[in-house]
Amino acid sequence: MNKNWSILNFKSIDDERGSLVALEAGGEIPFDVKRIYYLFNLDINNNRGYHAHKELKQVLVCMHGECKILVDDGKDKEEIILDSSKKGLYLNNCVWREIYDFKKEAVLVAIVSEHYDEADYLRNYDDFIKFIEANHEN
Ligand code: T46
Repeated sequence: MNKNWSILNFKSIDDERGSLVALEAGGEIPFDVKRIYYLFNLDINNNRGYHAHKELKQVLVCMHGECKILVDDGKDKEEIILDSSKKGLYLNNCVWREIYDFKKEAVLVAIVSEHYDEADYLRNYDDFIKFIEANHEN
């Protein structure tokens, strides 16, 4: 697994009533949490993402259904399938992401290290490459 992203396998507490997963900042989530947002009502014919973040880190969990995420740090690329509420994708800063193939009414939850700030986005791939070259992030 690349140092700029990793799959987190969450422990679930299961009994006859069902399952429970608990995520704590500084524990399963490797940063202080400042924001949570979620994507739902997702159109299977439309992709999302196509950006990187200068500083923001996040953990993505597909709470229902399934989606694919292409992650790219300018050197390595990997396609990751998120298909379980017990699996998280940790993304360091400076990782380009493309999200697609939403299936079975996918609901994607993001647990995030920063408040929303459009200035933190790199929404053009060439700008992303220039940014990581200038900042020696990789
Ligand atoms: C990411 C992927 C997984 C806000 O006003 N507040 C927010 O917290 C967020 C996340 C977005 N917005 C606004 C900005 C845009 O006007 O909502 C609109 C849609 O955002 P965006 O086009 O960035 O959505 P996605 O799904 O392409 O990307 C989002 C996150 O922005 C991004 O950080 O990693 O989900």
